[in-house]
Amino acid sequence: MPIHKNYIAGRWVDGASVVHDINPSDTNDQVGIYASSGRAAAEEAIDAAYQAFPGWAATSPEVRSDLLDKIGTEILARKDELGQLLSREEGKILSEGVGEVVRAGRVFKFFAGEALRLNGERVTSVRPGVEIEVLREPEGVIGIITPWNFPIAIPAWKIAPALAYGNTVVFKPAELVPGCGWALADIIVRAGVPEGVFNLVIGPGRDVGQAIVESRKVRGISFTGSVETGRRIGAACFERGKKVQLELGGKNPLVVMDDADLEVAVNVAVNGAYFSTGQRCTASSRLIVQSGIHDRFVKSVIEKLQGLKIGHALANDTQIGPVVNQTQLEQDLDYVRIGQKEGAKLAFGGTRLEREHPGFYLSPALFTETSNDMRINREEIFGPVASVIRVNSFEEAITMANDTEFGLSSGICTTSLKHSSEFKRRSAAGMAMVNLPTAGVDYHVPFGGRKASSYGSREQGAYAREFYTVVKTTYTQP
Ligand code: UN1
Repeated sequence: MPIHKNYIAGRWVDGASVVHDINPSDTNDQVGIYASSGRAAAEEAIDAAYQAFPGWAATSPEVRSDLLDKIGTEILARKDELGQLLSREEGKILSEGVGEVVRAGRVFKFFAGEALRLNGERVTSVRPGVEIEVLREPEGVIGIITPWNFPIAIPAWKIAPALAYGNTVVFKPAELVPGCGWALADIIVRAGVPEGVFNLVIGPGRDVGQAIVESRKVRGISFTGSVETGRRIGAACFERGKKVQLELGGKNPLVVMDDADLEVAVNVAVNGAYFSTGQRCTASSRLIVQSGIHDRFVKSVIEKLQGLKIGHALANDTQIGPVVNQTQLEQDLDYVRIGQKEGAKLAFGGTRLEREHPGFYLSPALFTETSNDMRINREEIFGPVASVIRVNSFEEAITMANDTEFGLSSGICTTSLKHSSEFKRRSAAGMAMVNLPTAGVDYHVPFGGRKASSYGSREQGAYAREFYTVVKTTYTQP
């Protein structure tokens, strides 16, 4: 098998060692072999990006727009093949894999347009005759550190705006899923990105990530991943006066009111809690259900779960793929045990499944009779595990929904305009959904949360410019 290399300073280069990309649906299937590097490679990449910055920042926005458009076109044209690679290395089902690739392609197309739309303001000074301009400039070198659960969409929605607004990039994909990161880098390189403007360094966070975060030449870090790592990165960036954007965990509530359409609520809950194997920071892990609909809702969710096909991510009829790896599977199973010990009722699933191929299969777990103070309702599990919390009123539901350290996404299923409006107004989350899953968002509008879920300005849509540009105010006496 060929070794897929890093891309540094305009050249494909070997790493210090290699990392094996394994298919979680079939651990006998090796997806590929990838370079794995240490600090030295990261530092070379940072130097290259640092040197390339002034030139790239000075290019016509049309050049940047054309580059992004070309990248987006190739991603979209290869959606089936790249979707297959994504599902093979990450374990989400093929339709989700292809869907994610399409989303990545669309993100590049969107920011191809945004590159041309970067504008400033002209303001009248309070001093007669003085002219003021408020301008936006690129920041410099941006370090992009991404997680394993969206191996192409998250890199896309960080790399595209970084390049669109004239920054240069050092990109570190998650070591668990280097395939999509590498394929994206290959597309960016062949689209004609100038030397040093974009660099790929695959390697562990403690070496490559750390070097990027600590370097004085890197102006900003955009990170999506765990709360623990995010907080460490945030503190390190603050110490060095570096801009930082963190997208971390969630413990997202989905409220189901007595007045909900039962079928809608069940579909929204099952999609939000279990699709993509529940491995989304936007997953609905707390189902807060009003007492009048509670029993019917639980019964219908269980029926739906019984009918779900859990299996190989690339098989046609699979609805839920495997968990990403052994560590994650053990974490999920630990939480299933913790929930039972805390007195929650395991109403469905939560057991390891055997399939034709050796993989990390877990039946989706549903807890009922839980309370919001249990660990399973406070800590992010990041797997196909959800809890039902029974409430008596809208007031109790909204209090419960907001009673969490996190605040990424939230949702309500209701047919009442009053409940819908009030929920949107009072939800303490960055995103609030009505009769829609808490996960699965559009690519052209802001994405992000509150409290422990996010730090810094929003990602995606036109709001992304806040992170990837810096404001300059000029005063002129003509
Ligand atoms: C989505 O739900 O469509 O890591 C996106 C995550 C998020 C992305 C979720 N940053 O799960």
